[in-house]
Amino acid sequence: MDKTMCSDGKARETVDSWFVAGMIKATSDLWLKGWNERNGGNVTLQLYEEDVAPYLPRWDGQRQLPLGKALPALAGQYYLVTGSGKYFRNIAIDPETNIGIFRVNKAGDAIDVLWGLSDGAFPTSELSAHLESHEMLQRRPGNQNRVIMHCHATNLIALSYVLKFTTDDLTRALWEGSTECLVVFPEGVGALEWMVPGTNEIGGATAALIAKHPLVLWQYHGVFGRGASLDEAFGLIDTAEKSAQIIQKIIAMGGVRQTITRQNLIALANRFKVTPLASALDLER
Ligand code: 2HA
Ligand code: ZN
Repeated sequence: MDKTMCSDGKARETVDSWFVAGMIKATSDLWLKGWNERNGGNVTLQLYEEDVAPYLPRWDGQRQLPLGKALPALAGQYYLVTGSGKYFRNIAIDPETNIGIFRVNKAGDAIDVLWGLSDGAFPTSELSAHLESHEMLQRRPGNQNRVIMHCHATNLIALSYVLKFTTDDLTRALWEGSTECLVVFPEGVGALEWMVPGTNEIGGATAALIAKHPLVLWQYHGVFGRGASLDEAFGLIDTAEKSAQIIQKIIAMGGVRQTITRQNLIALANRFKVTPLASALDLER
């Protein structure tokens, strides 16, 4: 086992770190929500120098894997990632096999696996979408985002078959689906029309949208959320998914007879000092 001596003299293992514990909590919750059947979904959490410092002496970095697209801006950065083909329901019982930590190399064209993914596993097949999203978000001054989370949230996926599939229509519908939504995601939900997953193309398209919207809905597939913490990304998806569930019930009950009005949305924005996506607010309903 990889034990690390801390300044207080106590041995500490990577599996006991706040970030592995946090990943276990988040992925177990996602599993229990029913949003991560089989090997569905993937999560990355950027680790900062102060997070990795106590553990670095015990990590070996014997395995290097090429990146599909070089991202020099990420050189030297550390990430905790879920494994390709791994089941979220198994992460809690065996984190070292199902998740891993890597550092992007100096050229930004490969990663060094430092811990975990212990049976020769690879990071998630959606690594491109994750790393390109981190890279885009880090271009923004004062960026706090360090988490990208993807899952197969049932009701959001279902909506992508029924609602007009544009960023403005989805955003407005989800804002109307419950009162907290405009406050939780004023920048809306980006709509990404169906593409083949696991490619650099969908990675680039996702990154471009997630820079503008905290949530991105992959049509007929699932959702991506971002956040400063695992809790924040999870809470964001949970809130949108709840609204999607309510919309589904409304449709099943015969459709909307009354709803949150544009004036109500503006009042909410004023009260909570957020700036809603203007094109969604101005949509003719
Ligand atoms: O990791 O969810 O999009 C499995 C997936 C691919
Ligand atoms: Zn998926």
